[in-house]
Amino acid sequence: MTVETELADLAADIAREAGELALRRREEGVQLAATKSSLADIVTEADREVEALIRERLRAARPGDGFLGEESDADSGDTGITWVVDPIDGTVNYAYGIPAYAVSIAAVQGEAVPGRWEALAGAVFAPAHGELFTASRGGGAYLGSQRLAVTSVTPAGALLATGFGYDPATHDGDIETVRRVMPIARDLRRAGAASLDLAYVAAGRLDGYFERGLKPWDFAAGALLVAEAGGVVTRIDTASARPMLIAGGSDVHARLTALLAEEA
Ligand code: LIP
Repeated sequence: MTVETELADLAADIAREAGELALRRREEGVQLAATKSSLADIVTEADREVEALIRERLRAARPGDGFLGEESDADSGDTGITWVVDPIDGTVNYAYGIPAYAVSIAAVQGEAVPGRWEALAGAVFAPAHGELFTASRGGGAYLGSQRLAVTSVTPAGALLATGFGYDPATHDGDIETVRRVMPIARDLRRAGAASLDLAYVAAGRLDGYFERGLKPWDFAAGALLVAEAGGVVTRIDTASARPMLIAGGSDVHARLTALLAEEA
């Protein structure tokens, strides 16, 4: 048992408990708690309750670790390890009753800043689907006990996924980005949860994924899944307000990067 696998097991156990709470609250009826950056950027009472549960379980298990979550204050901790948490990724899907949402929990080492951290472990649990994706650094990526691997490009083109921000002012630019990449695509999916998009790239259910403006908690665990499944995840335009995340097998990642880097 390595540190990474211990952290992955803890992330998986907590993600499962937290996801089951989110599912119960969804069945009971979802209450809107507030809006954030825009009217479309919502937080539900369940988001807050689920994050509080995750934070409590992590504090009990590893009291000195840091915490960076979507719905509560950051804490740097003193162990050099920080938990990067999205309690319900796909919040709008969750509020509408669309089952594509997930609990995303990652343990990172070093600065809790994307590009500066080393991801050690991650878990993405989709409770409505009963699917738990896990990864540990150097230990591979799994769906349950099934080892995951990314795809290679096919003559039919790549099945790609993307997403759009909550700010309507960004939609024109994001649509232009989609137009730019369609020549290499066989089709496009927009599921509404970055952590699941990345988990599906790791599982070979998608050939590639790209999206601007993601928050660290949206992709911290999913990016490790893709890397441990043999894929590549990078961020470009990192000095901008909306960096672009690109994920896929090495060939699809390279093709997406060539097309998207031109845009910068
Ligand atoms: C969501 C992401 C999704 C993106 C949405 C939103 P949230 O995260 O997972 O990929 O397109 O705009 O950012 O807000 O549900 O945690």
